[in-house]
Amino acid sequence: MTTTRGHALSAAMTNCGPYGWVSDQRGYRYEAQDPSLNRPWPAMPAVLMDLAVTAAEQAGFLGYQPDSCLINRYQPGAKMGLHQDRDEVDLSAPIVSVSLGLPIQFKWGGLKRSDPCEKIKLSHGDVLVFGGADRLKYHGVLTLKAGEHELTGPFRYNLTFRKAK
Ligand code: MD6
Ligand code: FE
Repeated sequence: MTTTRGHALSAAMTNCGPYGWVSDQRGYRYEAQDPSLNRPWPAMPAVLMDLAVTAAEQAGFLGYQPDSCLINRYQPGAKMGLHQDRDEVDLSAPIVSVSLGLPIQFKWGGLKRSDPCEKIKLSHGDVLVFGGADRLKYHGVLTLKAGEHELTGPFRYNLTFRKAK
C-alpha cells in the first residue's frame, strides 16, 4: 500500500474479515474488497476472532465484535511512524493487537503528537488491548532489527483487530 503521496508504506499490509484498512493516493479508509484483487478479503479465522474477543473481555471490554483484522508484515528496516487509529466509526471499541515473530520496540505516547513516548518491547505472542481512555493515543513502532525467528524467519507480523463500521 502507498501513502497519499504515492510512497510505499514500509510494512507490507493486507487484511482479513468483512472490512480491510486500505491506503492509497485517495487516502485511508475501510473497504469490503481488496483493491489489488477486486474481491472480498479472506474471512477472519474463528481461532483469531476468538483470541481477540477473549483478550478484549479480559481487559474489561465485553461484547467486542471486530469486523476487520489488519495484517502488517515488517522486514528488517521497516517501521511505523507515530499515528492515531481514528478511521473507525465506533471509538468505544478497543483495538486488539497480536505480535508474532521478531520483537520490536512499540512507542506509546499521549493524546498530542508532541507528548513523550514510553517504549514497550513487543515479543512473539504478546497481545495488547488498546482502548478506553487510551484509544486515541499516538503510537508507532521503531525500525525492525534484522534477526531470525523460528516460526516467522526474518519477519515480524502484527495483527490488529478492529471494529471498523
Ligand atoms: C504494530 N501497531 O504493532 C503497529 N494500532 O506494528 C499499531 O499501530 C496499533 O498495536 C492500534 C492499536 C494497537 C496497535
Ligand atoms: Fe495503530
